[in-house]
Amino acid sequence: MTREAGAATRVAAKASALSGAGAGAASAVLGAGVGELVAALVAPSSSPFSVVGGVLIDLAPPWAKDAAISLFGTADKLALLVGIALVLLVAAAGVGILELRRPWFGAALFAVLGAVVAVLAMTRAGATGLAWLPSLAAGLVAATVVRLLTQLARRTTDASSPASTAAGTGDAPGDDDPSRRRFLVWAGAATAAGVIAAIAGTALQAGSRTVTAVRRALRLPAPAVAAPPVPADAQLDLTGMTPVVTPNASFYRIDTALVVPQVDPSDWSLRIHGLVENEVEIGWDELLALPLEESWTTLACVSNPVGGDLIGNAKWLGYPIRLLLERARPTSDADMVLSRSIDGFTASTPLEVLQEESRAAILALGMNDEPLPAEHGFPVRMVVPGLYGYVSATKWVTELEVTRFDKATAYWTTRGWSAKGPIKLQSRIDLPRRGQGLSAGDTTIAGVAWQQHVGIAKVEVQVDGGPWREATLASAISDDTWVQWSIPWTAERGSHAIRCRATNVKGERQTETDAWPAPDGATGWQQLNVEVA
Ligand SMILES: Nc1nc2c(c(=O)[nH]1)N[C@H]1C(S)=C(S)[C@@H](COP(=O)(O)O)O[C@H]1N2
Ligand SMILES: [Mo]
Repeated sequence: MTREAGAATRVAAKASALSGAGAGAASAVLGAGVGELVAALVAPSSSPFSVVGGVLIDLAPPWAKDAAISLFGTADKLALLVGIALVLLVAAAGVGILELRRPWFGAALFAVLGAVVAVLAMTRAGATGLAWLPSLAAGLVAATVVRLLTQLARRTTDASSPASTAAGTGDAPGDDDPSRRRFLVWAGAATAAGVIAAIAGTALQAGSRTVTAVRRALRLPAPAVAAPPVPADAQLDLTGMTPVVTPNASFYRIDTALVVPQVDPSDWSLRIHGLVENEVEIGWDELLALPLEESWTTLACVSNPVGGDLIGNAKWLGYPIRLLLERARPTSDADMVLSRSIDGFTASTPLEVLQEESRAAILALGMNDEPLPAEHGFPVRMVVPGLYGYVSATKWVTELEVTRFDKATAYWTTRGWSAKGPIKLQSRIDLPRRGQGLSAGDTTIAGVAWQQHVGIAKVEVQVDGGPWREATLASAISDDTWVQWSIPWTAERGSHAIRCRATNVKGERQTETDAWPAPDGATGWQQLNVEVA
């Protein structure tokens, strides 16, 4: 072989690897797009992406949830989907190269991948009869297209192979090569069709969400017991201060549901079973007809780091779980209620907490005078003051199994989190805002403090390691909510470190010891570093 021919072989090999990779990626995009579209038509919660994402979420080790939340916040789900898409593209490029070199091998891999995801789809909670179809369709489409595209690519590389180059005109393989152009056009068309199918599938899913329309048309009944109004001075009148009642639209959202479950209230029911003398089932209309009670409760996530914002306060409308449990009559050996949502998530709540007369542990259907938003559990969720959400606040709840802590284990407990999760005493600095430009002079340091169902007695603030000064507490809505606090500060130029700590009504002070969120909630004193100009 001449030196020129050797170089041409290398160029051709590189070109063929590239076109194989392109063929693989284009096939995967078309397959995935078709998968999303088919899912939208026959099984909305079983799109290949949501199945793979859901499996990954369930398999993730305990620390991964924290890492994902601290990296991406509540955009953790989007980050996961983008991650899956990137991995898929890289893998698909490899599959394309394989198919180019070993015909049928790449196609078979795509088909097998589709079949595996199809089987996973059938094992997911809430899977419907056709759950397997979207992923299988995606795999078969990708398999077919990668075969066709690599056949085109092979013609391209044959046409520009060293043999034909040496024997022919001597032209280098270029963009004006018609077989090459044909390959590019078809690969591009497959990619574009995949993107269009994915967009159509997403749009269709949004459009077919009749549940959205049902929710919008709903009028909640008036409460039999109304919540007390928010005291006028519960909200500090300071620019940029956190609202004491969190609007639904900015309420933090944490759950394992990649696709928000769409539950039609007319299909909804809740079953109370297990260690009970009398199994109870209650439907939507029945629930609405009960005397509903309003309550103010601040929800908090166990994954909230010190100073974090996975906490929000709302007015909830619902029915005491205690009264439903009374109907079911738990047996004396029971000590836990395992609540289960339509998507299989479970939470373990101590039975005695749900039975306390003085605690507004409710099946909630209203949030800040609206039906629950879909992302916050429409039509019905649990709300229990004083417990972290992962052991109490089950959204889209459909089942309460009365059981025992030594018999049953909830979703996060099997992943290393504590079986019980009382909310820990915490305080947070909200003003000055992190990174807000601050100039020297008189200003106010302000924040929130909480230990739901216990209550806050005192908040203290320290600047630059100086004496602890007591802040002024705003009015609390109740012991089940957070309370705002503030303290004047004359800021001097330079860098400063501000810390805060709370004391509860029992006289216990927030611990200084730093702890991670896992396994049962973060502790420590927040320190905010500010730059004063
Ligand atoms: N069905 C379901 N309910 C769930 C969860 C979940 O993953 N699935 N997450 C829980 C957790 S960890 C928290 S902190 C709260 C958050 O409720 P929010 O999203 O309405 O703020 O919901 C709880 N309820
Ligand atoms: Mo949480």
